[in-house]
Amino acid sequence: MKCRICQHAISAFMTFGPMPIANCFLTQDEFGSEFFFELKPAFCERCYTFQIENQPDPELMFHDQYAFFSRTSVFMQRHFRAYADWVADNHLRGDDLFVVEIGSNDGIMLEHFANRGIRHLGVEPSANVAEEARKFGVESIVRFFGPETAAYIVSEYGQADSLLAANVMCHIPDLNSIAKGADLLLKPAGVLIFEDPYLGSMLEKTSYDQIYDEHVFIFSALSVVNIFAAHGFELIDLLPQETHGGSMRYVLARKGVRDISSSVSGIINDEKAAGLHLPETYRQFKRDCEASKARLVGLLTDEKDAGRRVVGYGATSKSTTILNYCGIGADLIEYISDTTPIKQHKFSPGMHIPVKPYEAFAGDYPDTALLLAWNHQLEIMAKEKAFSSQGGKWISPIPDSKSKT
Ligand code: DWN
Ligand code: SAH
Repeated sequence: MKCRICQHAISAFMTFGPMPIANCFLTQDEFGSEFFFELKPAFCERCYTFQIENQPDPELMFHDQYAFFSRTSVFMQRHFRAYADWVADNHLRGDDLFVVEIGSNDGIMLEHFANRGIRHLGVEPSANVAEEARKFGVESIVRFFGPETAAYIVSEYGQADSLLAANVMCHIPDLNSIAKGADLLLKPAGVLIFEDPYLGSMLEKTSYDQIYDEHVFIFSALSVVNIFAAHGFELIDLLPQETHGGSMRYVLARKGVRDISSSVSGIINDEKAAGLHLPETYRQFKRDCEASKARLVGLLTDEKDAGRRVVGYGATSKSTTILNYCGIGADLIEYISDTTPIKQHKFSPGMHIPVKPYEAFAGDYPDTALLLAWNHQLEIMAKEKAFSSQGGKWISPIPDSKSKT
């Protein structure tokens, strides 16, 4: 295949096998018509972009039944309040301010601009989550972002001071069109700010579950520099984040318009020292994924052999990759507990494990919980002290470091 960014010839360095749509929770009568594609990651040696070879059509993933609602984590609600405050304090100056967010979901971040009286607009193709945002005073248009949407926004609302995004840039296959849209939309000194799961963290933790249909890219600073340079944008700041198992916030502006923070060269040097630009790093990642799979299947098989009840905690998108790659089905996990109504009483994509409301877990503790929402570990451990203290055991599919079992 050709690199989605620079058109260099690239090929996948491994396969995770056939995968369903990560957020397509289904009913029993839908099992026969389930969509599968082969999940194969590739690395471009020219522009350093980590990407997947085949991505299903975005309309199959983002629609009026989208299953992920951002507000399901209280920690993330706090994070987005802080993100909005940081943008307002550091990057918004002057009068008649206007902020646009790509992938604004249920309004978890824009709510805070609305509360400050700052003009805002969400661009959100999944109609059901955009509708939820309305309850929080957040205005959205139900569209995919790109140059046409940008031109529409400029004609209806004017140019923006900031174009914001969180956990969405890595979902969009045609980033050249996003950069063109940003160029149309932003005022001359406007900034593009986005954060996404960080490639360095994924490699360090072997958190291969960050790779699934929606996540067509896993970014590093090295790759983000190359992706946007072709469109006249430069990276002016980088801020590591703890969210989603390790993320990075990228701040970009038109070349020469803003000062560049020293953290940019610092983090790029760290990435080179960690070998993020080298193909051998990805060959090692493949071996790490295989070891991670063997560990997890071994632990769950031991639980089963000991006659212990295991349930999954959090029907995350990420868990679709883990469960399907490792071949973990309802023989090893009785059900998955999740607080999101649209996922409940359905079955997990591909492996068809029942998804039950949280009350099923709280009302009848299993022996062991598989922490599929491992990225929300602090929040969940604080909430589940009673389970842990009465002897409940936790297994994390992604232990904190490679050496930990
Ligand atoms: O990039 C993306 C991120 C931001 O969100 C999207 N592509 C889709 C989604 O990914 P995810 O599904 O892996 O995200 P989370 O935040 O890890 O999902 C957590 C899941 O666990 C939700 O379904 C809610 C559930 N949950 C729960 O049942 N009890 C979460 C918490 C914190 C809880 O206490
Ligand atoms: N920003 C939120 C939601 C992330 S999930 C958070 O961090 O929690 C990704 C969101 O991006 C989904 O709501 C999806 O519908 C939306 N999305 C996907 N492709 C998009 C595109 N091309 N333009 C705008 N939004 C998009």
